[in-house]
Amino acid sequence: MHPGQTRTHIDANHAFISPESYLPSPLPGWENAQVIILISPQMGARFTQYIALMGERSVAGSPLVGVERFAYVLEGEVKFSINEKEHQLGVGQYAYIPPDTEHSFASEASSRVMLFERSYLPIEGVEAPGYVVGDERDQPSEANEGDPDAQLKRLLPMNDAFDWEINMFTFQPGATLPLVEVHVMEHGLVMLEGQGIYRLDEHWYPIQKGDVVWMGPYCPQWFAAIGKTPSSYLYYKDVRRDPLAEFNLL
Ligand code: UGY
Ligand code: MN
Repeated sequence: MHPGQTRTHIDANHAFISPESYLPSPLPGWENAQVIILISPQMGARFTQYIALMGERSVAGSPLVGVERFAYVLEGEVKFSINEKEHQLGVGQYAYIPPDTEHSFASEASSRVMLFERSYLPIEGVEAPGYVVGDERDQPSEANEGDPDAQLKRLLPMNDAFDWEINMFTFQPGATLPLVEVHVMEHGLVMLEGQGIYRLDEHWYPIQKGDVVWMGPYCPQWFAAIGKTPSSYLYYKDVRRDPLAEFNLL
């Protein structure tokens, strides 16, 4: 692609962000690592989604106070430590860390990790969740709306302690979302495999592995998988909270 062109497009209530416009930057607390902030409150989102580029003797910084974190390994291996336990996480493995919970990520060689973070929204009488370590391959898969060619995996437990879902969708070529969804929940998405067409508002974007999408509240959205191999994406969704909860904190 000509260096004066990009497929990236930032709109009022959605963003399509493709790798040719990624620009790494430092972040406090991260050692021998850089991050690419893809989705942020600066564009109107209520969460952040970013890639950490880790290298030799690389160490992650901590989230801000009250912020929960989900980390998914895209490339390489990282050592995750929490509660005096160590877990070696490779591609497709992940960790959820509740707010204000001491932990560390360290890398000895080149690795890339996708992170999602947001201010945790507690519910009175419901205890905050514990940490989770998992592997995408171990999670049960279900046919989305009865379509066996659109398989959905939920990577986190489904209960009210969690104020978000991180899910993985895998579509066979030709499979689609069954409708143009319009909903209050936001999404942050990274395409992990394959390609397709993503409708966002009145735009239709050719999408492929490595592309990232932000869908704001009520952003009309639809996906169709194309090509000769399955397409899959990992995505964030805020759930199980009263829409007024974020505006009712005083
Ligand atoms: O969970 C969802 O809302 C999902 N069906 N949306 C999407 O893939 N854009
Ligand atoms: Mn949706």
